[in-house]
Amino acid sequence: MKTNYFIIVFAATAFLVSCGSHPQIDYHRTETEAEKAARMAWWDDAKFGMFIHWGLYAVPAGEYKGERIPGIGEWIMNSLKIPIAEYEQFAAQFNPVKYDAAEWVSLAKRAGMKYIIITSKHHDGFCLWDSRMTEWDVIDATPFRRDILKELADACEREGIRLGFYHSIMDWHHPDAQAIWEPNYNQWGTSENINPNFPRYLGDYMKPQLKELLTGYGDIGVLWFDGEWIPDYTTEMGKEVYNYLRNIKPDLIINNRVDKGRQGMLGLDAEGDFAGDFGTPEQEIPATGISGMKWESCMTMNDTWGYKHFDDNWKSEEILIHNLIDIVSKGGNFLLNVGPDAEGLIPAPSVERLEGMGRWLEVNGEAIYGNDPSPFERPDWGRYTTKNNIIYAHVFDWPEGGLLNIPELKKPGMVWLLSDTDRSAVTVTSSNGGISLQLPETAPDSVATVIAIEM
Ligand code: FHN
Repeated sequence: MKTNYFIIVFAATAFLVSCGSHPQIDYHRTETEAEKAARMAWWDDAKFGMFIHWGLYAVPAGEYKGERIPGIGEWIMNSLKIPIAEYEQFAAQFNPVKYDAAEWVSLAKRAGMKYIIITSKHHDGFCLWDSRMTEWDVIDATPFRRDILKELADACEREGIRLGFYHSIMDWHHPDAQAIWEPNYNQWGTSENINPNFPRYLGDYMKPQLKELLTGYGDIGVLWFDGEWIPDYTTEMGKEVYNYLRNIKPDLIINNRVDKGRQGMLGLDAEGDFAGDFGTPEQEIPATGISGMKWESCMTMNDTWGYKHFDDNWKSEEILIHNLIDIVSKGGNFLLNVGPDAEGLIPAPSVERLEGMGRWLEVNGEAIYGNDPSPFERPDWGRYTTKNNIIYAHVFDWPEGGLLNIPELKKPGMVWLLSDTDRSAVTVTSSNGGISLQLPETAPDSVATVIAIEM
């Protein structure tokens, strides 16, 4: 009898598959840790990505009708409460003729970045691709009339850079997604903000757009959600969207903001469970990393994600390199933002810093890519990373006379400076139960000199 039962089940499944309606797999609940690790291996090894916030907000560039906004540039519609009809004027002015996707991808490569995450649609609802679901997109609403995401996807494909899309769940433009009492904006807030048509926005608009992005722009590696905090969007919706996307592209990586994970316990289900493959600390580096999950710190180079013409508060190249090392030493990825202007140019200060980071990675990349977090407590003078049987000591503060004490290590094998292409051996002596390294009097790299210690 058992055999007959098996035959019936097999035949039924085959029929369902043949008519294209195969059952949705609940990846969120069924994927094993090993399967997830295999799916995320490229991302885990990559360590360093480029975040791109670009859209109509680059036109006002932080200033409108003589008023400069104090906050982040891509929020200008909300900051100045610009009505939708008035905000739409920026589309007619958006003609970034200097946009060159090949140059953007070349810059990412020169910086040592391995993946790019670009805003497909930010909170203003404007789409940087040719969407069949709306005319509020770069093809139908602007004089530019070029598919920005397609050009970027082609350039990434040519250069071997993985591409992902940021996508905002919150949408200030779509009538089914706005807070009904405040016509333009969904906000944090309480239940009376909820738009009764939000499920229609989710099912008939957002999900079909996501399918467009996953099936029309090459091998998309990551969907990076945002704007998940609105009361309209629930953790049940998040889990459903997660599985919907994984059933379209099983190897897709999706951040925790597809659900309510970023907000801690806010709005989670009874088990405190949430969907999403990695945590997304923003503008911060967790003091000791985030145990038990993959994570990626996203940060700006100045103080805004979207371009503001008067934000010149740029972090130094040294701080950016130290942030990268600090993040990797704690087990994370670094997603570093650029905000192109309305002509399609990445600001020169961003380009200079990224090229400097790339020069450092040219010499020291083996101590970053594919590395595991430090096995030791953070030393006062810098950080540790490790890969295979090598410990990498990243020295920020060079020791007096070049003598570096490492109490955690005993009898290492070879020890050399990554900046020394001859790999000439560093003198090692035992001291106080650990080892001392006799290094050059002055640091070969004043930002961070890396010493490889074979175990
Ligand atoms: O509101 C957005 C903001 O504009 C920006 O996109 C950042 C980047 O992660 N995310 C949200 C704020 O958390």
